[in-house]
Amino acid sequence: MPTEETIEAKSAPPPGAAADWTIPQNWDRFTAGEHRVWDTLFARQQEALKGRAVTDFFRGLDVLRLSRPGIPELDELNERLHARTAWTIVSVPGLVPDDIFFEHLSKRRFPAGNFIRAADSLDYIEQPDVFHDVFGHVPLLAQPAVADFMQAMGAEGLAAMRAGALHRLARLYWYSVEFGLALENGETRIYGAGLLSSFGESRFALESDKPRRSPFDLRQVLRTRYRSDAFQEAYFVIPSFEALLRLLTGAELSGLYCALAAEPDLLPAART
Ligand code: HBI
Ligand code: FE
Repeated sequence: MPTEETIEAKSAPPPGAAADWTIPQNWDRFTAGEHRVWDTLFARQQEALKGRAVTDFFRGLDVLRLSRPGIPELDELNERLHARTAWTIVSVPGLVPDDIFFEHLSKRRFPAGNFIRAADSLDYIEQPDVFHDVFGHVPLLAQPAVADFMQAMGAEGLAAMRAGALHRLARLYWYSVEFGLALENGETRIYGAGLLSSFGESRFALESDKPRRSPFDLRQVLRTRYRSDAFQEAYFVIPSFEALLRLLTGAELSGLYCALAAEPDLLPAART
């Protein structure tokens, strides 16, 4: 069972990319067919997420005017986003090395893949594309607590690398930013970008009786392995974004990494 694969990205930026791996978006280069792929995915997810995604996600789509047709032009999107929470979206060719990724986050820059999946494989991507990154991650970056949480994740990512504990921080990222669930008025909703941008898993995460859904417990999350090749077997539910932010800023992660070193990993499917 492949789990927790380390992300492979070449360590030197490709030709044409800056030292921080950013590239110009070159929005004019997207073809009509590529814009159509965005529109198809957008319409499908908009429908799939009704009553399933947190309200702040729809609010983000709205204030950032993301529902206009076509792949968004980042300069324009950035004007709106920066005015709200001082975040900026930058274009990158694809996966970037961990240190580069966390460095961007720590400076309130979110790297977005500058390509879109093919029209004949709407449900399959090997690397995060502009739909996953912009539709999945960007709307909630307009939410102040999420904006601060993501920046803190950048700083904690760099710290975890120095502490040799990147696998733990990656689990926290995975079970919150990518596959997180949140309570809203007593109902469980989606907020993780991996779920927001997935047609099949957005439904599965909330409605299937297969996966486990537990209240978000930091120690447990840091110990729980994950798989990146299938729908999740475990989801963790936060009470609110403010609570998630407080959990991270109040935690002394380096101390936790040491304390947890003696404890065995948990499998996502295991009942505790
Ligand atoms: N690069 N473009 C990109 N997008 C990511 O989400 C990403 C990355 N590099 C590393 C990385 N994620 C991981 O280290 C985190 O998911 C923990
Ligand atoms: Fe992502």
